[in-house]
Amino acid sequence: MAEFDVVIRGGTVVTAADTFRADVAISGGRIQSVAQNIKGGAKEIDAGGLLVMPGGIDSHVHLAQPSGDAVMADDFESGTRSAIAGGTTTVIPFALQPRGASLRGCVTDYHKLADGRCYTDYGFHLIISDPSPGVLGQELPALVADGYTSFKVFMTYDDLVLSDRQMLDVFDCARDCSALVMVHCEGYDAIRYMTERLERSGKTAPYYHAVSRPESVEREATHRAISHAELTDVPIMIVHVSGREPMEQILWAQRKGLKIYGETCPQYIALTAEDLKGLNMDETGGKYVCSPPPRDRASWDAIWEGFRAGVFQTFSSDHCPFRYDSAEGKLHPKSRTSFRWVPNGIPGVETRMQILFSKGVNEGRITLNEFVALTSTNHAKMYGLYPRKGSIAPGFDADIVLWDPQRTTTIRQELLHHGADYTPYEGLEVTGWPVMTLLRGNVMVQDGEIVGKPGQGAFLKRDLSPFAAPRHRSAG
Ligand code: DUC
Ligand code: ZN
Ligand code: ZN
Repeated sequence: MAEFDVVIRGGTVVTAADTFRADVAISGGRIQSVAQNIKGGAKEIDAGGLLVMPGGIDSHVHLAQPSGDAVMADDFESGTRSAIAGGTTTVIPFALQPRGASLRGCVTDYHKLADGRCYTDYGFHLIISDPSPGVLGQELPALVADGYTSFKVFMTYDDLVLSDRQMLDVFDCARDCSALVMVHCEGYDAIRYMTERLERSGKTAPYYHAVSRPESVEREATHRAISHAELTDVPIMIVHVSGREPMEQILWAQRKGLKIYGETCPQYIALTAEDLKGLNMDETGGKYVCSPPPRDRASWDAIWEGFRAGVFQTFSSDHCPFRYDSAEGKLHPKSRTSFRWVPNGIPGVETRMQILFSKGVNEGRITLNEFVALTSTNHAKMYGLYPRKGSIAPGFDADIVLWDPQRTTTIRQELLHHGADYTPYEGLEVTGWPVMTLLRGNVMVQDGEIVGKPGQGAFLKRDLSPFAAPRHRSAG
């Protein structure tokens, strides 16, 4: 009988720390050995010429989440199918609390949507829109203890925005229960002011979405969130950072010794506000409406500077898909009247790794090891999944992507597996593509074909993040 279930042979193993030639042996869904010339796999996989990397972890995706009058294009099955096809083996979507709702109740509802349907492993962040005494006093601490160890708060959107006082109370609760807070940093009042002004002068096309929330609005909110985090002595993750000004705020805070973390996304190194241009609401600008909006090419450079300076720990997709040509998606009736109503978000979970590999590794801006850290290892460390996920070493789950670093592909909608009817990256040529993906030792994708089944992905109860530990330097 073979000693191992699977041996991946002859590849180049890449972790966040090292790059070396080795075979990888797997049994019982876990990595058993990483060594030269391993013998005896019941199944043998030839990885000659390929990189053997930890499966991607995407800690920022939205699946089956309600959004005003629009319906998200991906449920848990199609969204995780798309993820696994792109080399990502774990996703962390959000369980959103509508105002007035019980947090526990909405977690139960999201489990009903997800359990038994996923191609990847998954956890949940919580979105706190209603930090009532019951939520902060009981529900949230109990959910953190149950493995939902991170949550997101918003500084904008009518139905999600928290006041400064509410943010401070949520931060305080996060410190007490050692949860990691993710913050959406854009200022509500400034965006409303700009939106109303633009609409009054008839500037309602999708492009004005970007004009309504310029970088100063993101910079101000980023600074405010950092200040509140300093006051309450709580580490926070600033998500979807779009350009220089918010990036520099985080750098400033990190240099001061504050525990402020940063995340950025493909749209901020591959799209610009010009992509939102369309003469009227029927043109394709709406496809690119997301928040914060993509900025300009100089902002791409600023994001790369941020990578060099260590500002960003994670590179996530912020996959938030809506169909374009659909009355339930970007073109729903109200959204034709103003950018204000166009559902916010773009698909990207399947193309995240290829875009960073191509623009980052191939163009010499980051190393292979940094690529692995930014797309996998750091997500696991940041969100309480390490040392189970995020590396290739004995004891880790055998979540592995075999990556062809030479393969050049033009991203096209017809190649992808998501529920959206377009990709914002249509026509982008990338070099580097996943050719096989394993989830806990099971081959899920082979040469672009999904061979795994929905339901093979399991729920992940996450540990507390070591990065959420306070500095214990609160003023009070
Ligand atoms: N924030 C996100 O994180 N995703 C989509 C929309 C938004 O505002
Ligand atoms: Zn957000
Ligand atoms: Zn998001």
